[in-house]
Amino acid sequence: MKIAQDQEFYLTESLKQHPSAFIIFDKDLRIKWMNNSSKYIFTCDDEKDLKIKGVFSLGESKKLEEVKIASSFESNIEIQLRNITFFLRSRVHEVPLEDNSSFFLLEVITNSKESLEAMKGTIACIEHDRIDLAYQKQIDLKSGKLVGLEALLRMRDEDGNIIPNDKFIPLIEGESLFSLVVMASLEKLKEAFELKNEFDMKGVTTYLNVSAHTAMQDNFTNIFIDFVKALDLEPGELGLEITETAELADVKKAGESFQKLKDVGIPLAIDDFGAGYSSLSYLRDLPVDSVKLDKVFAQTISEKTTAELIKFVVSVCETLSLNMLGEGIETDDQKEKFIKIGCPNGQGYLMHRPEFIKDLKKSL
Ligand code: G
Ligand code: MN
Repeated sequence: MKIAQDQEFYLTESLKQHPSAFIIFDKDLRIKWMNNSSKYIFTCDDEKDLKIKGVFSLGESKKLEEVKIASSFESNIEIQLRNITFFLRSRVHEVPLEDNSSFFLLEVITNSKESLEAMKGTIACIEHDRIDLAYQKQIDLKSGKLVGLEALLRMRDEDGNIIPNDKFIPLIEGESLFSLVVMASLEKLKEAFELKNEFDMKGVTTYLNVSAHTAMQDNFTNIFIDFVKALDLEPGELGLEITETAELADVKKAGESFQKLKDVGIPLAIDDFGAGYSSLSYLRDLPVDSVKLDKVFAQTISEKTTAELIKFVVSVCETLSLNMLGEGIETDDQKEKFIKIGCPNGQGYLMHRPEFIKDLKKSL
């Protein structure tokens, strides 16, 4: 008995200041101990703030008798932190004790200190309702008519300052936790569909930004499909802008998921087209409805090469009956050039700066 206690003591002493988050729990899922890093990311001083609601093994754990050393398995842990519940990707170590009992050591899997910070920041934003949306108008360049709204995620830190999206999002996109951000965004997005009660929003599509990796996962696809059904939206009222920061591993799967979204009337726009991994092949492999040309094209539209490239995309979009929009239009000259080349729609600070719903209403 004494030996087991000593074992636990040495383990907890050595993990106390470890940079990774570690939690010890027993077979009844009662949390017995957390290290400082766990307390830090969940912002709690007390184990009572956190509950483990379920452990869903993603791999096989070997029987203890056979192993005699700590065995581990990857797991999705359902965590309840005060009032929010979410899944965490973790590794669970089953640690055998000398007295033939054992306990479980949960290790929150993070790649870096930055992703730990991103996780902490995101959890705090969700818990304290610091997720908001700003909207930017998309217009028909020739007539100036409103054709779309892009909902832009705006998360705030505890002092109310906007957290740049590239600071957290790329780091937590692969985490189950991210579904809570999408859920919170959709909850907010309901305000955009209430505009119908006050304004003529016919033909206006409201777009939310998602990464292709997010949109192609079944649980996410279903979140969007359920949303459209719950709000009884007409086809084309909600759209998704698909951004990509990494190469799509499974284009076929993505295509199938996207088709399901299209089937319920959610149009898909390829965001930041022509930059990063947003390549021409997307137009071939994915059932997209429109192309949003990356803002770098607007910035360099005076250069002959850029103008020719835009001309080329215009022609491709016309042939394939795709919508097209130029992003990041900041000057009259850029706008005129887009019109001259034949790009139908545009978005940018020249026409409209992103606004929160309250201000948007004044400018509609
Ligand atoms: O990747 P995506 O196209 O979704 O990025 C949109 C971002 O670009 C938003 O954060 C928005 O504030 C910003 N943005 C919108 N219009 C302009 C513009 O005219 N110029 C610049 N530099 N940024 C813009
Ligand atoms: Mn976008």
